[in-house]
Amino acid sequence: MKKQLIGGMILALSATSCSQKNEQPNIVLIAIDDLNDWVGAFGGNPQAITPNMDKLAEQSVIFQNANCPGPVSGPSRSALLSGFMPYTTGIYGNANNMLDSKLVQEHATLPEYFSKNGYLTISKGKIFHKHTTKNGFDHGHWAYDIWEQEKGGGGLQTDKLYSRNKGIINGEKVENAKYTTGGGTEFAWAPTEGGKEETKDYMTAQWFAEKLQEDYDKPFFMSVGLSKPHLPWYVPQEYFDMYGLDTLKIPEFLLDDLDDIVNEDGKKTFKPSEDFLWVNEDEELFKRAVQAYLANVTYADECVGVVMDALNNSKYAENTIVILFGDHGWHLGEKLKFRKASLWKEATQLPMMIKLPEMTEKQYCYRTVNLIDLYPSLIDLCGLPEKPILDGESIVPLLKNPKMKWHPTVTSKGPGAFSVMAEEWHYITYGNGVEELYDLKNDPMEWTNLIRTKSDDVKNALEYLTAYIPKNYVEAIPISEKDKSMKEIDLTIKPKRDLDRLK
Ligand SMILES: [Ca+2]
Ligand SMILES: [Ca+2]
Repeated sequence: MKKQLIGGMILALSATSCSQKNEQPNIVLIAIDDLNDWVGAFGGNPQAITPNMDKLAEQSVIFQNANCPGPVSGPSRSALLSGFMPYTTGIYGNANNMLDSKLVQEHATLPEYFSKNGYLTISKGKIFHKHTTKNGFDHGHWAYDIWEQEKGGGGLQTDKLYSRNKGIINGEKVENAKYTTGGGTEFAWAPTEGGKEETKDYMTAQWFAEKLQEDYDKPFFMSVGLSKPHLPWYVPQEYFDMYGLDTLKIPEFLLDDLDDIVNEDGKKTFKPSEDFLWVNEDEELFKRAVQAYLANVTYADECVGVVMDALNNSKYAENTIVILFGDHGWHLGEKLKFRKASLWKEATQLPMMIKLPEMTEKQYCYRTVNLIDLYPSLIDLCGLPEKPILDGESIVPLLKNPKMKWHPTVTSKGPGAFSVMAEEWHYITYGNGVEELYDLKNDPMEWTNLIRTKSDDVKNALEYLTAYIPKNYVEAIPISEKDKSMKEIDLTIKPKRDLDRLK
């Protein structure tokens, strides 16, 4: 009797750590490319229509202050998946491939570590950042037991195309179009010709819905990669129609917002982006850009719903951890820019929620956490061997008590350029004498740079935050050789990733 009672207690205590192999939970990780906090449950924009993510949030811990390791896909995802921060590996930009890092060559990535420790890993859609190598394409295909290339599209209604780069408004080429330069993916939107059934993310979601009907003899780790709301914003018309232009609101911004970010000589360091200048010429165009992003968010939400409905109707519903996140934030006019790649809050903060099988209610966590924390957290949740070398820290204690004390977190943009985010203050240094400090409690839009303000509050905040700046950081690793004529998947990578050898 006594013995049984003790056994029962141990079982209760280990409900979330699942140290017994046959009780290890399954994992569904949903990565949504360029999704910011414009999700109902996160409150970033009350106009956002996201019923499926909101439903998942009803039984999750919602991290309101989750940050990215680096504010673009490549460094953010490489850090999350390798477990090492950009300043540890030198993977600071999209052109750097994590596989060129010696550290990553020696250590298993997150899915490989699960594969190595008894899980079946399954992936489709964008999880790893894509690279061309000298032998083909690196999609991160090598990191999974089961991997399938995504496909789909559905053509465009070109008579409704808007493209800044091509100077096209509502399908018409504009004469002497302005603001057509500037890098990155085309700043464009249009409805697709076909319905959602023909689109890539929807097909990816359906593939997972089928995978969730199958039987597995091991616990599984599914990585679902959704590519919208990444530019260009091409989704079916039905999603655009959900946001009426007459009532649509655009984000708040100040036209002189960048004037207080200066170098040591007092010279301004930032200027409005081409995307911003283009839409800001015409209020309707600005609204159409916001409408297009929201339409893409709602489309992504519907894809999340396909996976979640399948999971909830499967035999895995009671024993699966669900983690959903955007890979970094996204500006839509704030700080006079669109897109990402800044150290401002709009780009460093992202939506993240975690649902453990036993969770039945929505809880908010305001502590500053980071995607770098997911690798050690998943090890912790699934009872895998600890890996102290990882840069992140398990946030499982916050899943149990979202109010417990925590600490600031760091986002890294390049050698010496860091954001240190706390709940009430945000410090930024570019490593060249340009710095910013924002009082988030009184200035959540980060409009007033307090770096030169003389007050005790500012002095104390700076002292507290600058202590978290990494003491050591590496230079960017060189960009490796590519052969852009290669169109096939690089099959030479997997044989080099011997799971028995990888740490
Ligand atoms: Ca991204
Ligand atoms: Ca300002």
